[in-house]
This record gives sequence, C-alpha cells and structure tokens, in this order.
Amino acid sequence: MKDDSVDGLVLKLHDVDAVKFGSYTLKSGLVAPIYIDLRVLVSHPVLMNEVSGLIYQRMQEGGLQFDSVCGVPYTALPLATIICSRHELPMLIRRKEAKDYGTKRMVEGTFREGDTCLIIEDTVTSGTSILETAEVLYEGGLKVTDAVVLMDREQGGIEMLASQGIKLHPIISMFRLLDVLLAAGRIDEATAEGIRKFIQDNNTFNPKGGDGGDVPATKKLCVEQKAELSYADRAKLPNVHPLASRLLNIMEEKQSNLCVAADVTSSEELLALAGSLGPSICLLKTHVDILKDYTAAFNKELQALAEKHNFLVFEDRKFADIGNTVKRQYEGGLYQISSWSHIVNAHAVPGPGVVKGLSAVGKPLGRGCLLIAQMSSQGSLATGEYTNAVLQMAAEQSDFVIGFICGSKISKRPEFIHMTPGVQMQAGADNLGQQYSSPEEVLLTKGSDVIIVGRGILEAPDRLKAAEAYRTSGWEAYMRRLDRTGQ
Ligand code: S5P
Repeated sequence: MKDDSVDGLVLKLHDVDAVKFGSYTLKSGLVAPIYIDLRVLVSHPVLMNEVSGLIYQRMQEGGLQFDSVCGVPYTALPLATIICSRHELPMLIRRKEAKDYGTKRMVEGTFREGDTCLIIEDTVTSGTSILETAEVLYEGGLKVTDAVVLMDREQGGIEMLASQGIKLHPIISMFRLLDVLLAAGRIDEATAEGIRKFIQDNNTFNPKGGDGGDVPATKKLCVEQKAELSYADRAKLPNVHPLASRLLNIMEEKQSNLCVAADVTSSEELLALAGSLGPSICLLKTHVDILKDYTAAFNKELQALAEKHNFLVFEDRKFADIGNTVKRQYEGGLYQISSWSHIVNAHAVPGPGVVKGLSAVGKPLGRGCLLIAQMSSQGSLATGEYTNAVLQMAAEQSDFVIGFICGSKISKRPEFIHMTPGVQMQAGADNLGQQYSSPEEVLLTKGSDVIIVGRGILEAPDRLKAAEAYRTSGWEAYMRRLDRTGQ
C-alpha cells in the first residue's frame, strides 16, 4: 500500500472531524486524549469510496482467502457493502440484536458450514468488537482467520486477536497517524507525545505492570496463539468480567475447579460443610430455599467462611421471570440474595429482560450471572437453537454474564466460564432424570471449566475425602487438557 495514499487519507479524516483531540471516554471506560470517530464517514461519499478502496487493496495485498465478507455493525457495515458490491464478493450481515430469541438467525446471508468469513472493522482498540462478531459467526458454523481494520489504535488489539487465532491487517496505525498530523502542522509535538505515552501506558492486552514482564507482547502471543489459555491467563484477558477473573484466579491458586452443590437442609450442616470443604473448593453452590432454618445470621457466617477459605458463593436460584420480577426476587424477600451471593444463574426463556433485571441489581454490587444454556437432566429442552440463543444473549450482556451452566464447552470466548453439573466419579443417573458424567469426561473431553458435584460428595462416607478426590481428579484432567494443547 502506497504511503502517500494512507497519509493523504489521514489528513482528510482530520478534515471531516473523524479524528478528534481532547478527553474522551472509550467503550472500555478508558479516558483517552484522542478519539477516532469513523461514523461520520457515511456523510462523505468520496471518502467512503476511498476508504473502501484502501480496505480492498489491503485484502489483496494480504493474499487473504475467504468465502464471504462481514462488516462489524454498524460503522463497517456500509464499507463492507461498498466493497462487496463493487468487487462482487458475497457478504454476510451479523445481526447486532436478536429480538426474537430462538427463531431469528444471527447471521444473514447464504453460507455453508466451515466457510471462511473475512471481518472488516473501522477502528480497533482492544479487539473486542471484532471478537464479538467472530463469535456470532463461529456459532453460525463459520471460520474467521483474518480481519482488516482501517485504524488500529495500537493498544493490544492485534495481540489479543492473534491469541484467538485471528490475524489483524491494519491500514493506518496510531503512531503513523500522529506523525502525519504532526508533519502537516495539525498538532504540536506536545500533543503527539502525550498521545504516544497514553497509547504505550494503556495496552489492553499486555498491561504495564501486568504479567508481561520482559517478554514482548509479540513473543508472548507465539505461545498463546494455538494453545488453550490457562485459568490464570484467562483471568488477565482484557474483556474478562472482574468476578470471573477473581474466580479464575481462585481456581488457579487453590488448584481447584470443584464447586460443591451444598444441597443440605439445615444451616448448621451447611456451615459445617463450608468449613470443612472450604479449602478444597473454588465455589460453593447453595439452594437457600431448601434450608429449613434460614436466617440472616447464617448468611453472615457463610460469608465469613467464604472469606476465610477463599471461595465464592453461588445461589442456584435459576431466575426465570420478567425483568421487573426477577429484580425484586434477587434483592428482596426473605433471602435478599444479591446481598450475599457472588454469583446467581438465570434461564434465558424470558428473553434478555431477565438478565437486564438482574443486572440492574447485581452489576453495581460487582455480582455476576451464569446463563443456563444446557441442563443435565434427561429430556432437557435446552439444546440446539435454544443454546445458541443463550450464547448470543450472554455476548450481548457480557458486563454481567460471566458464563454458563452447560454440559460442555459451548463458547469459544475464553472470558466465559463453563460450569457443568451432573458429575459423579462413575457415569450413570438417578431415578428422577439426573444424568452423570465423570470429572475427566467433563473437563477433558467436553472442555468445561468447573465441575459441580452434589451427592457424589454429600452421600460419601467421608465428605472431605470425597471432595479431595473430585478436586484432584478435576485438576488433573484440566492439566492434561493444557498439556494436550501445548501449554
Ligand atoms: O442442569 C442442571 C443445572 C443445575 S444448577 N443440573 C443440575 O443438577 N443442577 C444443580 O446441580 C442441581 O440443582 C443440584 O444442586 C446440582 C447437582 O446435584 P447432584 O447431587 O446431582 O450432583
């Protein structure tokens, strides 16, 4: 690509106010001294054509192989349309919102399973927007190997996407943009230097003072490219929810991916269980409504034990009503769940409003929610299209949804945590439809992250011994999974 065509474009983008200087809050929450707003392009048809031409040129220079093109909605959508129309390339549209869960396709257009789709984007900071679109495409059965972006802010997007197997091809980079504007006298050296420093200090993939150490980000990604990320690595991802990050760190620290389903009926027994199994578990799952003697004081004690033994609490309430009702069920009533449970779960049946309602209460408290994407019980209706719609709902509210209740790994996004119930050492079933798989099968074969074990531990003659056996078995299976993928 000719340098002067890119340099000329930078000046034109500045002319139309697509590059602004000041103080701007980005989607990530960062306050940046520069803002790139390519949404204005649609009002400048000549510029639209010029940008589309450069993107196409980049696609050709990269020798990219693909079956279709998808622009990240909304800004890149018209750009993709121009390119595909002019060069007669098949295009796909990623729906941004699914109004009617379970029936509406999330990817519009014709494609075959296994086809490769090239993503086009206007600006990249952390790479999250491209990843979100790629997720929707993956769920439709497509492959994504490359993405072309007009403007790379050079804040870790390339590295993050590479770690997910997507190669990013940028046209303009932030440092180049600054040089061009400086040379043309549009900004002064102090402004350029301030922005350079901001960019260097705010790398979203390899934060300063983070785990990067002396290893350059580019070196690091060679290790991460194909390998499965460890729990600890996932805890550091730029878009991971803070609560998911905390849980992943606990798992790594305690070498435990065991959640005990503390399905007992007396508070005393539950507290005794939390006290003795606490060191072995990452998470304690409750059904408070089966306790015969629930009191607020009991809860204080449970919280103290959670702190002492460093585990999180997950009230398995399975909310399934309209937003307004679940909001009240979550914060009010006898149990006041939001005040003590780090994690809750919800059925997706009511549509996105159920998550919105819970999030209104839980998000300000730093809580997180798991969506029930599949169930362990025989004849469960949560399969196929329904499960796909749940994934979509999670992607759209990932500021509160931290993962899934599911039978196997269903999302490729490493920031989501997969938790699987229906686990016992021996595969089998109970007489009410529960179906069991072994820890090894759940973690190694099915690729889930957390095993939820109830009666496998509760009905054992020595509960602590049983919990340790599940913890060891789960951890060994996870270690073998990492070995298999070359970590
Ligand atoms: O699909 C599911 C979802 C959940 S949360 N199947 C389940 O069994 N559960 C819960 O996991 C269930 O409510 C119970 O608390 C636990 C499994 O218990 P177990 O005794 O069968 O191991």
